[in-house]
Amino acid sequence: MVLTDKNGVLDAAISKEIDEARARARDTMFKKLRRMQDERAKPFTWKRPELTESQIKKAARLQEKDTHVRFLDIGFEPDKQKELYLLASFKVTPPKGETLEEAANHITLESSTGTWTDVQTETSYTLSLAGTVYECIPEVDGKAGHVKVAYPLALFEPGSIPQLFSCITGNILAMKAVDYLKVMDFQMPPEYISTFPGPRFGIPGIREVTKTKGHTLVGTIPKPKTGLFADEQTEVLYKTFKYCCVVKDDENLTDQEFDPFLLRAYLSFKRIQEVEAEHRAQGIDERKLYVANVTSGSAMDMLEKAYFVEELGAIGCMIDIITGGFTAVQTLREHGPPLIIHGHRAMHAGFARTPMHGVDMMVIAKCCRLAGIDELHIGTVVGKMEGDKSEILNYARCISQEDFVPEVEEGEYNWFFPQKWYGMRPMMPVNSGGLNPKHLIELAKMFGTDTVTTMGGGIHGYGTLDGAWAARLAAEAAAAGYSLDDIAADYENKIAEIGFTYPRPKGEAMEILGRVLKGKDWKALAFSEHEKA
Ligand code: CAP
Ligand code: MG
Repeated sequence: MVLTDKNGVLDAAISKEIDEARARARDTMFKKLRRMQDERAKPFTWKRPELTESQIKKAARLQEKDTHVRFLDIGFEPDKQKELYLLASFKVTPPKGETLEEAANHITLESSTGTWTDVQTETSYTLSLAGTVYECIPEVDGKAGHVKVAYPLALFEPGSIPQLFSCITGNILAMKAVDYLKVMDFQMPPEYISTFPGPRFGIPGIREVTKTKGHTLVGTIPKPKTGLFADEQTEVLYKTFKYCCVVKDDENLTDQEFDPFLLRAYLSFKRIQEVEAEHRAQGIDERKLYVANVTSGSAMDMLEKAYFVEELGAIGCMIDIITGGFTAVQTLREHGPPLIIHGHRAMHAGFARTPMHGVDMMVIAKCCRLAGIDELHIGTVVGKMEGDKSEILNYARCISQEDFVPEVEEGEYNWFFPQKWYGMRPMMPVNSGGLNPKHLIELAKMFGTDTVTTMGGGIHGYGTLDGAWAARLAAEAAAAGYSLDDIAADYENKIAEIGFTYPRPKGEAMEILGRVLKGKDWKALAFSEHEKA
Protein backbone atom coordinates (compact mmCIF):
# COMPACT_ATOMS: atom_id res chain seq x y z
CA MET A 1 0.00 0.00 0.00
CA VAL A 2 1.35 3.47 -0.88
CA LEU A 3 0.97 5.44 2.32
CA THR A 4 2.44 8.84 1.51
CA ASP A 5 3.56 10.89 -1.49
CA LYS A 6 7.17 11.95 -2.02
CA ASN A 7 6.70 14.81 0.43
CA GLY A 8 5.55 12.43 3.15
CA VAL A 9 1.90 13.57 2.91
CA LEU A 10 -0.72 10.90 3.60
CA ASP A 11 -2.44 9.47 0.53
CA ALA A 12 -5.75 11.28 -0.06
CA ALA A 13 -7.75 8.06 -0.49
CA ILE A 14 -6.54 6.74 2.88
CA SER A 15 -7.27 10.07 4.48
CA LYS A 16 -10.81 9.93 3.06
CA GLU A 17 -11.38 6.36 4.30
CA ILE A 18 -10.25 7.35 7.80
CA ASP A 19 -12.57 10.36 7.79
CA GLU A 20 -15.51 8.22 6.64
CA ALA A 21 -14.84 5.57 9.30
CA ARG A 22 -14.53 8.31 11.90
CA ALA A 23 -17.85 9.83 10.86
CA ARG A 24 -19.57 6.43 11.17
CA ALA A 25 -17.96 5.86 14.57
CA ARG A 26 -19.07 9.28 15.84
CA ASP A 27 -22.57 8.54 14.61
CA THR A 28 -22.68 5.28 16.59
CA MET A 29 -21.26 7.03 19.63
CA PHE A 30 -23.72 9.92 19.62
CA LYS A 31 -26.66 7.57 19.04
CA LYS A 32 -25.60 5.64 22.13
CA LEU A 33 -25.09 8.80 24.14
CA ARG A 34 -28.52 10.07 23.10
CA ARG A 35 -30.07 6.84 24.41
CA MET A 36 -28.33 7.58 27.69
CA GLN A 37 -29.83 11.07 27.66
CA ASP A 38 -33.34 9.57 27.36
CA GLU A 39 -32.71 6.96 30.05
CA ARG A 40 -31.62 9.65 32.47
CA ALA A 41 -34.61 11.89 31.92
CA LYS A 42 -36.42 10.46 34.96
CA PRO A 43 -37.78 12.87 37.62
CA PHE A 44 -35.52 13.43 40.62
CA THR A 45 -36.80 12.62 44.08
CA TRP A 46 -35.22 12.22 47.49
CA LYS A 47 -36.16 10.80 50.85
CA ARG A 48 -34.29 11.86 53.98
CA PRO A 49 -32.61 8.77 55.48
CA GLU A 50 -34.00 7.85 58.88
CA LEU A 51 -31.78 6.65 61.68
CA THR A 52 -32.22 3.04 62.69
CA GLU A 53 -32.29 2.08 66.34
CA SER A 54 -28.73 0.84 66.32
CA GLN A 55 -27.56 4.03 64.58
CA ILE A 56 -29.20 6.10 67.31
CA LYS A 57 -27.41 3.99 69.94
CA LYS A 58 -24.09 4.32 68.12
CA ALA A 59 -24.44 8.11 67.91
CA ALA A 60 -25.29 8.33 71.63
CA ARG A 61 -22.29 6.14 72.51
CA LEU A 62 -19.93 8.27 70.41
CA GLN A 63 -21.23 11.49 71.94
CA GLU A 64 -20.11 10.27 75.34
CA LYS A 65 -16.74 8.77 74.43
CA ASP A 66 -13.35 10.28 75.08
CA THR A 67 -12.15 11.81 71.74
CA HIS A 68 -8.72 10.18 71.92
CA VAL A 69 -9.92 6.75 70.98
CA ARG A 70 -13.53 7.55 70.34
CA PHE A 71 -13.87 5.41 67.23
CA LEU A 72 -12.32 2.26 68.66
CA ASP A 73 -14.56 -0.66 69.43
CA ILE A 74 -12.15 -3.58 69.48
CA GLY A 75 -13.99 -6.84 69.12
CA PHE A 76 -16.90 -5.23 67.20
CA GLU A 77 -18.07 -7.80 64.64
CA PRO A 78 -19.15 -6.05 61.44
CA ASP A 79 -20.51 -9.23 59.86
CA LYS A 80 -22.86 -9.80 62.79
CA GLN A 81 -24.58 -6.39 62.51
CA LYS A 82 -27.83 -5.50 60.77
CA GLU A 83 -26.14 -2.53 59.03
CA LEU A 84 -23.88 -3.14 56.05
CA TYR A 85 -20.17 -2.33 56.24
CA LEU A 86 -17.22 -1.98 53.89
CA LEU A 87 -14.04 -3.09 55.65
CA ALA A 88 -10.54 -1.72 55.16
CA SER A 89 -7.13 -3.06 56.16
CA PHE A 90 -4.36 -0.54 56.96
CA LYS A 91 -0.65 -0.96 57.67
CA VAL A 92 0.02 1.82 60.18
CA THR A 93 3.25 3.27 61.55
CA PRO A 94 2.29 5.78 64.25
CA PRO A 95 4.59 8.75 64.98
CA LYS A 96 7.02 8.30 67.89
CA GLY A 97 5.27 8.75 71.22
CA GLU A 98 1.80 8.05 69.80
CA THR A 99 -0.07 4.79 70.12
CA LEU A 100 -1.46 2.71 67.28
CA GLU A 101 -4.90 3.29 68.76
CA GLU A 102 -4.52 7.06 68.51
CA ALA A 103 -3.33 6.82 64.91
CA ALA A 104 -6.19 4.43 64.08
CA ASN A 105 -8.65 6.87 65.59
CA HIS A 106 -7.38 9.74 63.41
CA ILE A 107 -7.42 7.59 60.28
CA THR A 108 -10.98 6.47 60.91
CA LEU A 109 -12.28 9.93 61.66
CA GLU A 110 -10.66 11.58 58.63
CA SER A 111 -11.69 8.82 56.23
CA SER A 112 -15.32 8.68 57.35
CA THR A 113 -17.10 11.74 58.74
CA GLY A 114 -14.83 13.91 60.85
CA THR A 115 -11.87 16.21 60.95
CA TRP A 116 -9.02 17.05 63.38
CA THR A 117 -11.27 18.57 66.05
CA ASP A 118 -14.84 18.33 67.32
CA VAL A 119 -17.22 20.49 65.34
CA GLN A 120 -20.46 21.97 66.54
CA THR A 121 -22.25 20.96 63.35
CA GLU A 122 -22.09 17.25 64.25
CA THR A 123 -25.47 15.49 64.20
CA SER A 124 -26.64 12.06 65.26
CA TYR A 125 -26.68 11.07 61.62
CA THR A 126 -23.09 12.21 60.96
CA LEU A 127 -21.98 10.28 64.05
CA SER A 128 -23.82 7.20 62.85
CA LEU A 129 -21.69 7.27 59.68
CA ALA A 130 -18.39 7.17 61.57
CA GLY A 131 -16.09 4.25 60.91
CA THR A 132 -15.31 1.80 63.70
CA VAL A 133 -11.82 0.48 64.42
CA TYR A 134 -12.55 -3.15 65.23
CA GLU A 135 -9.01 -4.55 65.16
CA CYS A 136 -5.73 -2.94 66.22
CA ILE A 137 -2.68 -5.20 66.34
CA PRO A 138 0.59 -3.40 67.15
CA GLU A 139 3.85 -4.19 65.36
CA VAL A 140 2.92 -7.24 63.35
CA ASP A 141 6.00 -6.93 61.14
CA GLY A 142 8.33 -5.27 63.61
CA LYS A 143 7.50 -1.74 62.47
CA ALA A 144 3.89 -1.29 61.49
CA GLY A 145 0.68 -2.28 63.16
CA HIS A 146 -2.45 -3.68 61.54
CA VAL A 147 -5.66 -1.69 61.80
CA LYS A 148 -9.01 -2.81 60.47
CA VAL A 149 -11.88 -0.37 60.12
CA ALA A 150 -15.55 -1.03 59.40
CA TYR A 151 -17.21 1.77 57.41
CA PRO A 152 -21.02 2.04 57.20
CA LEU A 153 -21.93 1.38 53.58
CA ALA A 154 -23.95 4.61 53.41
CA LEU A 155 -20.62 6.49 53.30
CA PHE A 156 -20.02 5.27 49.77
CA GLU A 157 -21.57 6.42 46.54
CA PRO A 158 -22.89 3.42 44.65
CA GLY A 159 -20.85 2.63 41.53
CA SER A 160 -18.05 5.19 41.99
CA ILE A 161 -14.41 4.13 42.29
CA PRO A 162 -13.15 7.75 42.57
CA GLN A 163 -15.42 8.33 45.58
CA LEU A 164 -14.22 5.10 47.21
CA PHE A 165 -10.61 6.27 46.74
CA SER A 166 -11.39 9.68 48.24
CA CYS A 167 -12.65 7.92 51.37
CA ILE A 168 -10.29 5.06 52.10
CA THR A 169 -7.18 6.24 50.21
CA GLY A 170 -7.67 9.98 50.59
CA ASN A 171 -6.47 12.61 53.08
CA ILE A 172 -5.40 9.96 55.56
CA LEU A 173 -2.24 9.25 53.57
CA ALA A 174 -1.02 12.82 54.08
CA MET A 175 -1.78 13.25 57.77
CA LYS A 176 0.85 14.01 60.41
CA ALA A 177 -1.09 11.64 62.67
CA VAL A 178 0.78 8.77 60.99
CA ASP A 179 4.44 8.43 60.04
CA TYR A 180 3.51 5.93 57.36
CA LEU A 181 0.26 4.40 56.24
CA LYS A 182 -0.43 1.84 53.55
CA VAL A 183 -3.97 0.99 52.51
CA MET A 184 -3.64 -2.75 52.00
CA ASP A 185 -7.09 -3.97 51.05
CA PHE A 186 -10.84 -3.56 51.40
CA GLN A 187 -13.71 -6.01 51.54
CA MET A 188 -17.16 -5.38 50.11
CA PRO A 189 -20.63 -6.77 50.75
CA PRO A 190 -22.70 -7.91 47.72
CA GLU A 191 -24.87 -4.78 47.99
CA TYR A 192 -21.85 -2.64 47.07
CA ILE A 193 -20.48 -4.99 44.39
CA SER A 194 -23.83 -5.02 42.63
CA THR A 195 -23.66 -1.26 42.01
CA PHE A 196 -20.79 -1.85 39.54
CA PRO A 197 -20.94 -3.51 36.14
CA GLY A 198 -17.76 -5.62 36.36
CA PRO A 199 -16.04 -6.99 33.25
CA ARG A 200 -18.26 -7.27 30.17
CA PHE A 201 -16.25 -10.23 28.86
CA GLY A 202 -13.86 -11.48 31.53
CA ILE A 203 -12.12 -14.82 31.07
CA PRO A 204 -15.01 -16.70 29.41
CA GLY A 205 -15.84 -13.80 27.09
CA ILE A 206 -12.22 -13.26 26.04
CA ARG A 207 -11.88 -16.95 25.23
CA GLU A 208 -15.08 -16.93 23.22
CA VAL A 209 -14.35 -13.78 21.25
CA THR A 210 -10.72 -14.66 20.45
CA LYS A 211 -11.68 -18.27 19.69
CA THR A 212 -8.76 -19.56 21.71
CA LYS A 213 -8.61 -22.23 24.35
CA GLY A 214 -6.11 -23.84 26.65
CA HIS A 215 -2.98 -21.79 26.10
CA THR A 216 -1.93 -18.36 27.35
CA LEU A 217 -2.89 -15.53 25.00
CA VAL A 218 0.63 -14.61 24.07
CA GLY A 219 1.64 -11.48 22.22
CA THR A 220 3.64 -8.32 22.11
CA ILE A 221 4.09 -4.63 22.62
CA PRO A 222 5.87 -3.24 19.53
CA LYS A 223 9.24 -1.79 20.55
CA PRO A 224 10.88 0.71 20.55
CA LYS A 225 7.89 1.83 22.56
CA THR A 226 7.70 5.22 20.84
CA GLY A 227 9.06 6.68 17.64
CA LEU A 228 8.07 4.06 15.10
CA PHE A 229 5.97 5.62 12.33
CA ALA A 230 2.43 4.21 12.01
CA ASP A 231 3.36 1.98 9.05
CA GLU A 232 6.48 0.67 10.81
CA GLN A 233 4.50 0.02 13.97
CA THR A 234 1.78 -1.87 12.14
CA GLU A 235 4.34 -3.95 10.25
CA VAL A 236 5.51 -5.17 13.68
CA LEU A 237 1.87 -5.88 14.55
CA TYR A 238 1.37 -7.87 11.34
CA LYS A 239 4.50 -9.96 11.90
CA THR A 240 3.52 -10.70 15.49
CA PHE A 241 0.00 -11.74 14.49
CA LYS A 242 1.45 -14.24 12.04
CA TYR A 243 1.87 -16.38 15.17
CA CYS A 244 0.62 -14.65 18.29
CA CYS A 245 -2.79 -13.72 19.69
CA VAL A 246 -2.34 -10.26 21.22
CA VAL A 247 -0.75 -6.94 20.33
CA LYS A 248 -1.01 -4.00 22.66
CA ASP A 249 0.10 -0.42 22.31
CA ASP A 250 2.63 0.72 24.83
CA GLU A 251 1.42 2.78 27.78
CA ASN A 252 2.97 6.02 26.52
CA LEU A 253 1.96 5.52 22.90
CA THR A 254 -1.34 7.27 22.45
CA ASP A 255 -1.75 9.90 19.74
CA GLN A 256 1.61 11.44 18.92
CA GLU A 257 2.69 13.20 15.75
CA PHE A 258 4.86 10.33 14.48
CA ASP A 259 2.12 7.75 15.01
CA PRO A 260 -1.35 9.34 15.08
CA PHE A 261 -4.00 7.15 16.68
CA LEU A 262 -6.38 7.20 13.71
CA LEU A 263 -3.73 6.18 11.20
CA ARG A 264 -2.25 3.50 13.47
CA ALA A 265 -5.70 2.03 14.07
CA TYR A 266 -6.66 2.20 10.39
CA LEU A 267 -3.46 0.47 9.25
CA SER A 268 -3.57 -2.07 12.11
CA PHE A 269 -7.01 -3.34 11.18
CA LYS A 270 -6.07 -3.56 7.49
CA ARG A 271 -3.12 -5.71 8.51
CA ILE A 272 -5.29 -7.79 10.87
CA GLN A 273 -7.74 -8.48 8.04
CA GLU A 274 -4.78 -9.58 5.94
CA VAL A 275 -3.33 -11.92 8.53
CA GLU A 276 -6.71 -13.37 9.55
CA ALA A 277 -7.45 -14.13 5.89
CA GLU A 278 -4.06 -15.86 5.54
CA HIS A 279 -4.85 -17.93 8.62
CA ARG A 280 -8.30 -18.85 7.41
CA ALA A 281 -6.68 -20.12 4.21
CA GLN A 282 -4.49 -22.32 6.46
CA GLY A 283 -7.59 -23.53 8.32
CA ILE A 284 -6.85 -21.46 11.46
CA ASP A 285 -9.86 -19.64 12.86
CA GLU A 286 -8.68 -17.19 15.53
CA ARG A 287 -9.57 -13.54 16.19
CA LYS A 288 -6.58 -11.30 16.76
CA LEU A 289 -6.79 -9.12 19.85
CA TYR A 290 -5.19 -5.74 19.12
CA VAL A 291 -5.78 -3.36 22.00
CA ALA A 292 -5.17 0.20 20.85
CA ASN A 293 -4.42 2.62 23.66
CA VAL A 294 -7.45 4.92 23.86
CA THR A 295 -6.19 6.84 26.93
CA SER A 296 -6.77 10.54 26.21
CA GLY A 297 -6.84 13.95 27.80
CA SER A 298 -10.64 13.96 27.79
CA ALA A 299 -13.25 11.26 28.22
CA MET A 300 -14.91 12.32 24.95
CA ASP A 301 -11.68 11.86 22.98
CA MET A 302 -11.23 8.47 24.63
CA LEU A 303 -14.76 7.38 23.68
CA GLU A 304 -14.31 8.59 20.10
CA LYS A 305 -11.17 6.49 19.77
CA ALA A 306 -12.89 3.44 21.22
CA TYR A 307 -15.84 3.78 18.81
CA PHE A 308 -13.39 4.34 15.96
CA VAL A 309 -11.58 1.04 16.55
CA GLU A 310 -14.90 -0.74 16.98
CA GLU A 311 -15.95 0.64 13.59
CA LEU A 312 -12.76 -0.81 12.10
CA GLY A 313 -13.54 -4.27 13.53
CA ALA A 314 -11.70 -4.25 16.86
CA ILE A 315 -12.58 -6.74 19.58
CA GLY A 316 -10.70 -4.83 22.30
CA CYS A 317 -8.97 -1.64 23.36
CA MET A 318 -6.59 -0.59 26.09
CA ILE A 319 -6.58 2.07 28.78
CA ASP A 320 -3.95 3.31 31.23
CA ILE A 321 -6.04 2.89 34.35
CA ILE A 322 -4.07 5.10 36.73
CA THR A 323 -2.91 7.92 34.47
CA GLY A 324 -6.27 7.96 32.67
CA GLY A 325 -8.10 7.65 35.98
CA PHE A 326 -11.02 5.57 37.13
CA THR A 327 -13.60 8.05 35.85
CA ALA A 328 -12.18 7.32 32.40
CA VAL A 329 -12.19 3.56 33.05
CA GLN A 330 -15.81 3.62 34.21
CA THR A 331 -16.84 5.88 31.32
CA LEU A 332 -15.23 3.52 28.84
CA ARG A 333 -16.95 0.48 30.36
CA GLU A 334 -20.35 2.07 30.73
CA HIS A 335 -20.56 4.38 27.70
CA GLY A 336 -17.98 2.90 25.35
CA PRO A 337 -18.54 0.23 22.70
CA PRO A 338 -18.67 -3.46 23.70
CA LEU A 339 -14.93 -4.16 23.54
CA ILE A 340 -12.60 -6.25 25.70
CA ILE A 341 -10.84 -3.70 27.94
CA HIS A 342 -7.14 -4.21 28.63
CA GLY A 343 -5.91 -2.33 31.72
CA HIS A 344 -2.31 -1.11 31.88
CA ARG A 345 -1.25 0.11 35.33
CA ALA A 346 1.63 2.52 34.55
CA MET A 347 2.28 4.77 37.60
CA HIS A 348 0.74 2.38 40.12
CA ALA A 349 4.18 1.79 41.61
CA GLY A 350 4.25 5.47 42.65
CA PHE A 351 1.99 4.46 45.54
CA ALA A 352 1.95 0.65 45.49
CA ARG A 353 5.65 -0.22 45.55
CA THR A 354 6.73 1.38 48.83
CA PRO A 355 6.13 -1.25 51.52
CA MET A 356 5.19 1.09 54.36
CA HIS A 357 3.20 3.85 52.66
CA GLY A 358 0.68 4.24 49.85
CA VAL A 359 -1.98 2.00 48.37
CA ASP A 360 -1.44 -1.69 47.70
CA MET A 361 -1.99 -3.19 44.25
CA MET A 362 -4.74 -5.36 45.79
CA VAL A 363 -6.92 -2.25 46.15
CA ILE A 364 -6.32 -1.28 42.51
CA ALA A 365 -6.92 -4.81 41.25
CA LYS A 366 -10.28 -5.08 43.04
CA CYS A 367 -11.36 -1.67 41.74
CA CYS A 368 -10.51 -2.78 38.20
CA ARG A 369 -12.79 -5.79 38.52
CA LEU A 370 -15.61 -3.62 39.83
CA ALA A 371 -15.12 -0.98 37.14
CA GLY A 372 -15.11 -3.53 34.34
CA ILE A 373 -11.54 -4.08 33.14
CA ASP A 374 -11.35 -7.48 31.40
CA GLU A 375 -7.60 -8.10 31.60
CA LEU A 376 -5.16 -6.41 33.96
CA HIS A 377 -1.38 -6.14 34.35
CA ILE A 378 -0.65 -7.86 37.61
CA GLY A 379 3.11 -8.53 37.66
CA THR A 380 5.25 -11.47 36.67
CA VAL A 381 7.42 -12.57 39.62
CA VAL A 382 10.13 -13.56 37.10
CA GLY A 383 10.36 -10.46 34.89
CA LYS A 384 11.82 -6.96 35.10
CA MET A 385 9.23 -5.41 37.40
CA GLU A 386 9.55 -5.53 41.19
CA GLY A 387 6.94 -7.60 43.04
CA ASP A 388 6.61 -10.17 45.78
CA LYS A 389 5.55 -13.63 44.55
CA SER A 390 2.95 -14.34 47.20
CA GLU A 391 1.38 -10.88 46.82
CA ILE A 392 1.27 -11.10 43.02
CA LEU A 393 -0.34 -14.54 43.15
CA ASN A 394 -2.93 -13.22 45.57
CA TYR A 395 -3.76 -10.33 43.21
CA ALA A 396 -4.10 -12.74 40.30
CA ARG A 397 -6.33 -15.10 42.29
CA CYS A 398 -8.46 -12.29 43.64
CA ILE A 399 -9.28 -10.92 40.19
CA SER A 400 -9.87 -14.30 38.58
CA GLN A 401 -11.68 -16.34 41.25
CA GLU A 402 -15.30 -16.27 42.41
CA ASP A 403 -14.53 -16.95 46.06
CA PHE A 404 -11.09 -15.59 46.90
CA VAL A 405 -9.27 -16.62 50.06
CA PRO A 406 -5.78 -15.09 50.44
CA GLU A 407 -2.91 -17.55 50.72
CA VAL A 408 0.25 -16.60 52.55
CA GLU A 409 3.46 -18.51 52.95
CA GLU A 410 4.58 -19.71 56.36
CA GLY A 411 5.86 -16.90 58.53
CA GLU A 412 4.31 -14.27 56.27
CA TYR A 413 1.69 -11.90 57.63
CA ASN A 414 -1.69 -11.71 55.89
CA TRP A 415 -2.92 -8.17 55.21
CA PHE A 416 -5.66 -9.22 52.81
CA PHE A 417 -9.34 -10.04 53.21
CA PRO A 418 -11.20 -12.94 51.65
CA GLN A 419 -13.60 -11.69 48.96
CA LYS A 420 -16.64 -13.31 47.38
CA TRP A 421 -17.57 -11.78 44.01
CA TYR A 422 -21.23 -12.84 43.80
CA GLY A 423 -21.13 -13.75 40.12
CA MET A 424 -19.11 -10.77 38.85
CA ARG A 425 -17.11 -12.01 35.85
CA PRO A 426 -13.50 -13.11 36.47
CA MET A 427 -10.70 -11.02 34.97
CA MET A 428 -7.73 -12.34 33.06
CA PRO A 429 -4.36 -11.57 34.68
CA VAL A 430 -1.77 -10.04 32.33
CA ASN A 431 1.90 -10.95 32.86
CA SER A 432 4.26 -8.50 31.22
CA GLY A 433 7.59 -6.78 31.72
CA GLY A 434 11.01 -8.24 30.93
CA LEU A 435 9.62 -11.59 29.77
CA ASN A 436 10.83 -13.85 26.98
CA PRO A 437 9.39 -17.10 25.56
CA LYS A 438 11.37 -19.24 27.99
CA HIS A 439 9.35 -17.80 30.90
CA LEU A 440 6.03 -19.22 29.74
CA ILE A 441 6.39 -22.58 31.46
CA GLU A 442 7.14 -20.94 34.82
CA LEU A 443 4.32 -18.45 34.34
CA ALA A 444 1.89 -21.26 33.49
CA LYS A 445 2.88 -23.10 36.66
CA MET A 446 2.26 -20.02 38.81
CA PHE A 447 -0.70 -18.37 37.08
CA GLY A 448 -2.27 -21.12 34.96
CA THR A 449 -2.94 -20.42 31.30
CA ASP A 450 -6.12 -18.33 31.46
CA THR A 451 -3.79 -15.37 31.16
CA VAL A 452 -2.34 -12.87 28.71
CA THR A 453 1.44 -12.66 28.41
CA THR A 454 3.01 -9.84 26.44
CA MET A 455 6.70 -9.53 25.64
CA GLY A 456 8.30 -6.57 23.92
CA GLY A 457 12.05 -7.02 24.21
CA GLY A 458 11.53 -10.77 24.59
CA ILE A 459 10.14 -11.01 21.06
CA HIS A 460 11.72 -8.21 19.04
CA GLY A 461 15.13 -8.99 20.53
CA TYR A 462 15.15 -12.08 18.25
CA GLY A 463 13.54 -10.43 15.23
CA THR A 464 9.77 -10.11 15.43
CA LEU A 465 8.82 -13.08 13.26
CA ASP A 466 11.15 -15.52 14.98
CA GLY A 467 10.45 -14.18 18.46
CA ALA A 468 6.69 -14.32 17.90
CA TRP A 469 6.90 -17.86 16.58
CA ALA A 470 8.95 -19.00 19.59
CA ALA A 471 6.54 -17.25 21.95
CA ARG A 472 3.52 -19.01 20.45
CA LEU A 473 5.31 -22.34 20.54
CA ALA A 474 6.27 -21.77 24.17
CA ALA A 475 2.65 -20.86 25.06
CA GLU A 476 1.19 -23.99 23.47
CA ALA A 477 3.99 -26.14 24.92
CA ALA A 478 3.52 -24.66 28.41
CA ALA A 479 -0.20 -25.46 28.32
CA ALA A 480 0.85 -29.11 27.84
CA GLY A 481 3.44 -28.84 30.64
CA TYR A 482 6.55 -28.59 28.43
CA SER A 483 9.33 -26.01 28.39
CA LEU A 484 11.09 -24.79 25.23
CA ASP A 485 14.05 -26.99 26.23
CA ASP A 486 11.76 -30.06 26.18
CA ILE A 487 10.48 -29.05 22.75
CA ALA A 488 13.98 -28.45 21.35
CA ALA A 489 15.14 -31.86 22.62
CA ASP A 490 12.45 -33.73 20.68
CA TYR A 491 11.02 -31.17 18.26
CA GLU A 492 9.05 -33.19 15.74
CA ASN A 493 7.43 -35.59 18.21
CA LYS A 494 6.57 -32.89 20.70
CA ILE A 495 4.95 -30.48 18.25
CA ALA A 496 2.89 -33.36 16.89
CA GLU A 497 1.89 -34.31 20.43
CA ILE A 498 0.80 -30.80 21.41
CA GLY A 499 -0.80 -30.23 17.99
CA PHE A 500 1.19 -27.00 17.51
CA THR A 501 -0.66 -24.50 15.33
CA TYR A 502 2.35 -23.22 13.38
CA PRO A 503 4.87 -26.04 12.77
CA ARG A 504 8.05 -25.11 10.91
CA PRO A 505 10.62 -27.35 9.21
CA LYS A 506 12.96 -28.85 11.80
CA GLY A 507 16.14 -27.09 10.63
CA GLU A 508 14.56 -23.65 10.73
CA ALA A 509 12.88 -24.37 14.06
CA MET A 510 16.07 -25.59 15.69
CA GLU A 511 17.96 -22.50 14.54
CA ILE A 512 15.36 -20.17 16.12
CA LEU A 513 15.02 -22.24 19.27
CA GLY A 514 18.81 -22.34 19.62
CA ARG A 515 18.96 -18.55 19.60
CA VAL A 516 16.03 -18.13 21.96
CA LEU A 517 17.32 -20.70 24.41
CA LYS A 518 20.75 -19.07 24.43
CA GLY A 519 19.23 -15.61 25.04
CA LYS A 520 19.62 -14.31 28.56
CA ASP A 521 16.95 -12.73 30.73
CA TRP A 522 16.02 -9.07 31.14
CA LYS A 523 19.07 -8.30 33.25
CA ALA A 524 21.25 -8.45 30.16
CA LEU A 525 19.80 -5.42 28.51
CA ALA A 526 20.78 -5.85 24.86
CA PHE A 527 19.66 -9.05 23.15
CA SER A 528 21.96 -8.31 20.25
CA GLU A 529 24.91 -8.85 22.60
CA HIS A 530 23.91 -12.48 23.26
CA GLU A 531 23.23 -13.16 19.65
CA LYS A 532 26.79 -12.18 18.84
CA ALA A 533 27.98 -14.47 21.66
C1 CAP B 1 6.75 -4.51 28.81
C2 CAP B 1 6.05 -3.21 28.93
C3 CAP B 1 4.96 -3.06 29.99
C4 CAP B 1 5.29 -3.54 31.40
C5 CAP B 1 4.52 -2.84 32.50
C6 CAP B 1 7.08 -2.14 29.17
O1 CAP B 1 7.78 -4.48 27.86
O2 CAP B 1 5.46 -2.86 27.71
O3 CAP B 1 4.59 -1.73 30.00
O4 CAP B 1 4.98 -4.89 31.41
O5 CAP B 1 4.70 -3.44 33.73
O6 CAP B 1 7.03 -1.12 28.51
O7 CAP B 1 7.83 -2.29 30.10
P1 CAP B 1 8.94 -5.57 27.80
P2 CAP B 1 3.57 -4.23 34.50
O8 CAP B 1 8.31 -6.89 27.49
O9 CAP B 1 9.85 -5.12 26.70
O10 CAP B 1 9.60 -5.56 29.13
O11 CAP B 1 3.04 -5.28 33.57
O12 CAP B 1 4.27 -4.79 35.67
O13 CAP B 1 2.53 -3.24 34.88
MG1 MG C 1 4.79 -0.93 28.22
